[in-house]
Amino acid sequence: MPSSPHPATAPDGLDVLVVGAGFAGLYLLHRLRGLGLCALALEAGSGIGGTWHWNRYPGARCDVESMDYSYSFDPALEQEWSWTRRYPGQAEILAYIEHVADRFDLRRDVRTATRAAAAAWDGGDRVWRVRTDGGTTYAARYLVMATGCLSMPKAPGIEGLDRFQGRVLHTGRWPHGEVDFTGRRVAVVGTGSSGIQAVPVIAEQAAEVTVFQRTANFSLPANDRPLAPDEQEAVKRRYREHRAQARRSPTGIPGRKADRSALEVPEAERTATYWDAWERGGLFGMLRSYNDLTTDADANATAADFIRERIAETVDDPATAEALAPRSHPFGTKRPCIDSGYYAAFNRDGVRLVDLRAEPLAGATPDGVATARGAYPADDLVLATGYDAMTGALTAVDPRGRGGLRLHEAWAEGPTAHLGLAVAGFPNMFTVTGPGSPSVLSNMVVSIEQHVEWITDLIASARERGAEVVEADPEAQRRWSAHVQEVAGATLFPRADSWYMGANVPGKPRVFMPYPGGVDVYRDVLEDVAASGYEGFRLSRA
Ligand code: N01
Repeated sequence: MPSSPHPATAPDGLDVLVVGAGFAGLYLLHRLRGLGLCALALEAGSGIGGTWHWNRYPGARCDVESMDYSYSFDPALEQEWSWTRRYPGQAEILAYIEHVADRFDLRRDVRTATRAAAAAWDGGDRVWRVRTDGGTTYAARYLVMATGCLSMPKAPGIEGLDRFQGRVLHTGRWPHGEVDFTGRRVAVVGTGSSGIQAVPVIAEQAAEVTVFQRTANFSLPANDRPLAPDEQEAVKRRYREHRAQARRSPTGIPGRKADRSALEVPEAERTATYWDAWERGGLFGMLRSYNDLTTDADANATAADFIRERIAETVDDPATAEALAPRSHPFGTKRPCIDSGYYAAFNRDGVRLVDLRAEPLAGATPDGVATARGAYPADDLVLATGYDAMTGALTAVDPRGRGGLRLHEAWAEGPTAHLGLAVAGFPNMFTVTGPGSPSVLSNMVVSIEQHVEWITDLIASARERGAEVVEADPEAQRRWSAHVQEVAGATLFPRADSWYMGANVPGKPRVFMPYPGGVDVYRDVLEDVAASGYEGFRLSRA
């Protein structure tokens, strides 16, 4: 049971049960402890770190820069930690998270290798009862889901996978320790961010790499490099201001807000702007070049054409270059990738692309992968096939709210949540970066900190008022969900079969899940709701 010394209000011990011990779960523990509450986090992984515990695949690196992808809640912490590269790699982010856990003594309130397997609201005692996969049941007044948005792998959907005799490696469940590809024939299925990061690194070692691509993706150069000490010091000198700008920016990353359409500037100027973003590297420079790239198809096409030209220039074989050129969706409507040498990897001997639109995947065989056209022998099969994003990790815990209402039933038509934070019918349950909040469209650490602070403030406020139950009002939830869809409907996002839309999981309702209105706009909304005494939420004694 929890080792925290604080008094608890729930009958058997806990004020708050947190599910997950990544960036969100750990900060929750810190904040809740600061409020004098008794909290415990259950973590399915063998260690803390969430995404960065699981995603150990070669080349795993964040697409937000190091100086931005870090906690801002403690000025001393941000001054004492130093990053080595412009974009942080998996091992460095995990080391950072471990440093934070030790610095704030958080590990004592985390149970690792413990999966929350079921959760049910007990309206009589006004507690959540949460059962673990080991059979332990915890009771807590509040349940906070810090389960991550891209943490539940989707079923790969590859026939005959169990017959394959070689190693099967999912990017999001990568083994600990080195995986040696020397001399091996490696098949990689999937060309999202994970596949695109892994391919060039695996290609440096393996004898052969065969990349199975169903949808060509837009990828921009990361231009990753060592972070110079003076560059880092310059940010640290004005870190408070930098963080404040991040919170008031559309994506949670400081930067100039474009005020012009891509269509109102001469072509030569536009091309120069795109070149500048391309050479600086990174995702957001290009996306932010003009103010209508995500809303106007013609404006978007100017950026898409520019990227396709760079692919054609980079890849030697014209047929491979053409197959790699994304044409099925506007730029940015599926999460664009940033890479270090992805397109150039196809110029190496032994690296080839299989275009599954031309030759559909038949499935795995005992010794490789088969398509409609032929067989591709492989020793290793790397699955970079993605996640049941935003909802999969939440419904996997199978929360049951009032009257036994199950979350996956409540979301049968797609996820609806008030402000992305709470679901009507599920009292005292909160979701960090849940559907209906900027979440995966933003710098996750900024959005996580905002939600953790907002949720813990709400819990503190409820306690001050003597309220034991906090619940989203169904009508407020309906209005917010309609607003999210209205804002999404004014963008190009719904045009892509993306995981943002739930389109990558067969049978999942097709609904745009994150809130595309911007971190800045959303922050104003949450601040107004808190200032109003939590309008849209019912706080009651029972
Ligand atoms: O997953 P994905 P991911 N047969 O869903 C293909 C974040 N992330 O792990 O597009 C054949 O994007 C699928 O094809 P299609 C980031 O937000 C960030 O790469 O559905 N192919 C697609 O190509 C990212 O967006 C970082 O037609 C199959 C791929 O597999 C999110 O995580 C790094 C298939 C899946 O791509 C998810 O990225 C890594 C099948 N049966 C991840 N099933 C950084 O910070 C799926 N595919 C840089």
